[in-house]
Amino acid sequence: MTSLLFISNADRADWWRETLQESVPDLQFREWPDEAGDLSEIDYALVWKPKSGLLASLPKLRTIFSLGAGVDHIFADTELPTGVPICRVVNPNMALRMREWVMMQVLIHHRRHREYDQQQRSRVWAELRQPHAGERRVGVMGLGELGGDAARHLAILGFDVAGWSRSPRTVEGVNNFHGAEGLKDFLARTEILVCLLPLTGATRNMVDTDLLAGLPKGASFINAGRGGQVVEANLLAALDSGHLSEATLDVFQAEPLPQDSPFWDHPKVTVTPHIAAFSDPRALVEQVAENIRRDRAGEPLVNVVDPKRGY
Ligand code: NDP
Ligand code: OXD
Repeated sequence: MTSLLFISNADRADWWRETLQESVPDLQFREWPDEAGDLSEIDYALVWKPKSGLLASLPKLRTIFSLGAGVDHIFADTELPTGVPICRVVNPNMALRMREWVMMQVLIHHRRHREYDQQQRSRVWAELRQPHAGERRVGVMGLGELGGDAARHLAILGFDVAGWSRSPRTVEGVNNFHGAEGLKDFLARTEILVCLLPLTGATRNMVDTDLLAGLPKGASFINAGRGGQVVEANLLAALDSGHLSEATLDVFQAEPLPQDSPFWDHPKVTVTPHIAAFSDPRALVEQVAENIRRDRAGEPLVNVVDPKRGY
């Protein structure tokens, strides 16, 4: 009997159980903590934010599957076992969902929707000046599976798009900047900055006063990467000084966003509760099932994360 331990704080366990058991009928699905049973029997773990030390207590563990595209929630485990492969989500269903959210937010910023909203509340009928998409410079930080897809589709929509990555990347219609040496020029030409970076040692707290000062005055910020990338006090200061015109934030340093966070009712901020993309079991189970099949057949796994890179 092969066993998989499901560790998550979301209440989607039954959905995962059903879909996974359809694909891998001989897999025993155990939900942490109630069904965990004898931990020495666990072969696979499917996880979101596992508590430190839990994975290390599974002596037979063969593979760790992230319930999301990001793996920072796994690397945050200070006792993470070494040598156990970690696979993350790479899936067109998730990329499409992220693309929708990014396009929606960029269009809201571009078409000055926040101001029209305020006008409506004050019963004001007035047209605001509006550049067309080709005159709007959008910059996407992170040109991977999600950022690359969003950037390409923003370019198809007609925006003047650039992207920034760690190494050189080719994305159709997108002007690529990379590395520390490319950041200054990338920021200087960006009016709407979208962050789709993974959270690593290099990206933690990188959106700070210095980075924001590199954007032109009046630029705006959209974050669907991770909250840990943003020094929130610096972002608030840039909004309050007028250097930034607005921000849309899906991810935060602390989640759920604390009740006393100034972001909730900031007039220039839109908050969404970490929903930019969604891990849909119907789409993502295939990848987990395929990796279990590969593992059993002794074939190389797909979408394995390089622990040295951290993403
Ligand atoms: P990928 O690993 O496919 O892409 C990451 C991109 O970031 C790559 O282009 C990479 O550069 C770049 N990058 C990484 N580190 C640096 C750095 N130090 N400097 C510059 N560029 C860097 O990730 P995905 O696109 O699949 O996902 C990105 C992130 O999106 C996830 O890690 C997660 O945090 C977030 N996410 C958020 C969701 C939400 O609902 N809000 C849902 C899903 C994911 P290179 O190309 O050179 O490797
Ligand atoms: C993910 C997320 O990483 O939902 O997939 O944040």
